[in-house]
This record gives sequence, structure tokens and C-alpha cells, in this order.
Amino acid sequence: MSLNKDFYWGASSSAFQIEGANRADGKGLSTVDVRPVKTGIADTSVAADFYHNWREDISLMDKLGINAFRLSISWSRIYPTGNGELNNDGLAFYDRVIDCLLDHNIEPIITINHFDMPQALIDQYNGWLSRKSVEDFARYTKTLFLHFGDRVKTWLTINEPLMLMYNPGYNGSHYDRADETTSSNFLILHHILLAEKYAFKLCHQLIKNGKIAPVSAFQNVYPLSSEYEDVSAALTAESILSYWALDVAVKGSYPKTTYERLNKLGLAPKVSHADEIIFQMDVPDFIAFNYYSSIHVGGYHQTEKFIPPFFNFPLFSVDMGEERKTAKWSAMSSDSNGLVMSARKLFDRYQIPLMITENGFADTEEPDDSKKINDQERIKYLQEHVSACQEILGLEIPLKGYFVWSFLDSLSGREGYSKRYGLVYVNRDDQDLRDMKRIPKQSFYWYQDFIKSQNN
Ligand code: BGP
Repeated sequence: MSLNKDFYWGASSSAFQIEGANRADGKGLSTVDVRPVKTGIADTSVAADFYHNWREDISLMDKLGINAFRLSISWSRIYPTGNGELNNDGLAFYDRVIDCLLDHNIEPIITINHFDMPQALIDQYNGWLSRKSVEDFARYTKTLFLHFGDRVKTWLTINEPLMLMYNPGYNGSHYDRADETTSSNFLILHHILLAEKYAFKLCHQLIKNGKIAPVSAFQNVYPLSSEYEDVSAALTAESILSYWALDVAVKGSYPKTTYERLNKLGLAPKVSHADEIIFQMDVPDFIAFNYYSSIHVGGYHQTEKFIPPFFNFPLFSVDMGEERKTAKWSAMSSDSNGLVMSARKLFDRYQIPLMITENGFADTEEPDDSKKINDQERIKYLQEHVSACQEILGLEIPLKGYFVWSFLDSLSGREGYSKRYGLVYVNRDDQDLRDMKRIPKQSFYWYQDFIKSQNN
């Protein structure tokens, strides 16, 4: 089945995971530049060195045949202290990248903020924990829209607010609170959701034909069993992990019963009358979501179940699957049916178009003797998930695009270069920069052929 010609077959990235050059040309440091990383794991100083290789990398994108590339802008390249002087060199870097993408007929889809808040805002007022962040984010967003809005028409606000609220390395909060859910986590998220509303409004005001969306790490949840406790916990899990933020973005309020339950536990943020008015401002034009795999959730009686950090809620526990406990962490289980279910749930609930902005498979591969990277498992995973896209479109759900995470082997949030997602191998590891050469993997050639087949 061939898809609509307007469909985006793309690939994804984020600034701190590919750019490197974390102090170049006036850039201020951000949370991800200063966070403690595990011993032996690469940091953001070089990453995939996109900052110096962008021209060559965009030529490879052209060769691949993608018609859209998702990238994020580093807030602290534009405003090194988050809210002080503008850094024109930062704007100039993204001008060069965006113009080059457009010259190759690759549409830039830009995430305004992907996990990297300027560290200066943490130092000034604890970042997202303070309401002042809302105003500073709006000012930064306005600068981007005024500067790039003539060329960039599709925008994404803040990547995965739920992940951001939990991960101290991203939101800049203190490490000793890392595995405890507190009202601070939900306050961070509340401010992010207020900030997003300004971004929706500014996009509609300032960009002709501009379209904007929130980006959810949508969790498709299966109950561990058909027992009441497990089914109820699964419902709660989905309500918090997947609908809490999107309900505000699209419907203007938190999911009611879940709000009341979290409120009783002292976790829900207070929603003032002023907040209610802001929540009723503009709505997004579509929903972007990142999907890797589904999760199993059980009630608290399932105490033997694995509880990963960042999902340590008081109301339910999460089982990510047997292999997570025994095999390497990076081996994600594939559940392409879960992608179809996610799209059905999202479209039925919100009835606006969807875009899959991340989907991919992590491994630890290295080139073989003939310098080939034969990543058959990734190919299988991608095949299954692009078939799921076709199934979603067959259900008449307006899906606008599919983006592989990621174009290049990029810095994994927690695992550095010991975990590779790219269609293109980058010749470095955590310790040794080698020559940083790019080698298209077999999955690159598979995606190239697939995209060609869709264009015929
Ligand atoms: C998503 C993030 C990406 C990317 C991906 C893989 O949550 O939006 O930035 O990192 O997950 O995650 P990780 O690199 O931690 O395996």
C-alpha cells in the first residue's frame, strides 16, 4: 500500500544528543552539560559532532530520501543564560542548518526544547520548578518564531514533559530525590504545561500557516492480569503517563478522577483561576508522540514486579518485561500492535491529527570485517512499525508522519554510546573519538528502499 505523498517519512534527533560543541560560539551550559554522567559514559562535549558535520550529515539525509528531519534547538545557544542577552551566533548556526535542509527539500520539524534547559535558569530560580520559567520559555519561543517562522512551519513544543519532570539530569533538580515522586515533580510539569500554551498561541499569532504540537512519550499500557487491582492500576497508569499532560494541552484540564486521587496524596499541583484561563488558550494543531514499546502495569499487590525509576508512582507498579531484568538493558521489546492501539486511543480521545516523532531500536552493534553494519534486528523492528503506520492510516486516522529515532548514532540519555539507535553509525565509542566517520547501516539502505517504494 502506498501512502499519501504529503506523508513525512523522516528521522529524528535532539540538540544535546548530536551537536557536541557544548561551549562553542557563545553557547551557555545547559542541564545536560553539567549533569553527572555514569563513569565511562560519553558526555555532551562532542556527541556526534553534528555542529561541525551538519553539511555532510544533511547530504546523507538526502541520499536516504527522507522528506523531513526533526531536530531541536538548544535554548542555551540562543540565550546563553536563558533569559539574558541573545546570542546571534546561535541563531546563525541554525540558519545554516535549516537553509541547507530546505535546499535539499527536507522539511525541518523543530522541537523548541528537548531536555536541555539553560543551567543559568536552574541557578537563578530552580528552572521549571519556578513559575518564572513560563515567561522565559515564552520569550525564547517568540525569538525562534520571529526568526525562523518564515521557513519553519511545523513546530513541537517541549519533548516528553513526563520524562522531563522525573529526570533530574534533564530538569536540573537534586539527585538525592531521584527515585521519589513528590509534588515538585508535578509542579515542574504544571509549569511546562502552562509554558506550552503560550507556545501554541504565539505560533498561531506569529507564523503564517504555522502548526504546532506537544510531544508525548505515549505509554500504551496493558494490565498484568484481569484482576481488578491490575486493571484499575493500568487505567491509572495510562491516565498519568499518557493523558495527564495531553489533556491539558488539548482539552484544557487535567483528567478529573486522577487529579482528585493525586490531590488526596498531596501530589497534584494547585490550579489557580489564572491557570485555568491559560489552560483554555490555544489548542495544538496535532499531537506528536514517541513510541518504543508498551508496558505492563499491575496493582501494588504485585510487589515482586520490577519498578523502574521515573515510573515510581504510589498508585501502581510497572513491569517492563522479563528481558529488562535479565538481558541487556538496550534490548527493547517490539510491540507494533501497541503503536496501532496508541494511535487509536489518541485519535478517539482528541480527534486531531497525529505524528509519530520517535520510534526506533537500540543495540550495541559495531562494523563487521567488511565494514558493514548488518543490523537485521533493527530492520525487523522498523518493518513492523512502518506496517503499523499503514494499518493506522487504513483506519482513517490522520497520521501525518513517521520519524525513526534516530538518524545518527547519538548520545543516549543514560547510556552514552554504549547504546546505539542510528540508521547511520558514528565511529566513536564512549571513551575514544576515533575518526567520527559516518557509515550507513543496513537499516539505512532498507529505509531508503522503503521510502522509494512509497514514492512510486
Ligand atoms: C526518548 C527521548 C530521546 C531518546 C530516546 C531513547 O525518550 O525523547 O531523546 O533519547 O528516548 O532513549 P535513551 O537514549 O535513554 O535510550
